[in-house]
Amino acid sequence: MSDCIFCKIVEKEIPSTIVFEDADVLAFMDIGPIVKGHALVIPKQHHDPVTETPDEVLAKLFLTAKKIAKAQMNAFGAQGVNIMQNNGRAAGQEVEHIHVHVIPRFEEDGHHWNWNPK
Ligand code: D5M
Repeated sequence: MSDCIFCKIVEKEIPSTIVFEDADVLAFMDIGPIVKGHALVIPKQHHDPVTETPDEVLAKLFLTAKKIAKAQMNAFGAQGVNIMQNNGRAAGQEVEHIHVHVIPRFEEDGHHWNWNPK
């Protein structure tokens, strides 16, 4: 979609810090990380919301999130990982191109963490 910021990232029309890419998906660093290492995984094709996204795309997104989570544990020593996916403004979604947040977690963050403090 021409006015979609994540489609523009896929097309490399706007810059991003890419950490993984293959024919179907892209993973890049979130511009407003909740903690260091917060990454996003998106399909290269535009889909949204999760209820309209094909099963094979969802499977690929989650498998890629797993790959990123492993890398966060190895690279940053993350002790845990939140894998999150928002749908609709009521759920805090800001970008309407399906994306999975992969957020490394550390004991020092505290366990009572509020996803959307805004
Ligand atoms: O999350 C949308 C996420 O997308 C939010 O955490 C910021 C991130 N974002 C927005 N624009 C960019 C660019 N240009 N690069 C990297 N990350 C970006 P949501 O689940 O929709 O609330």
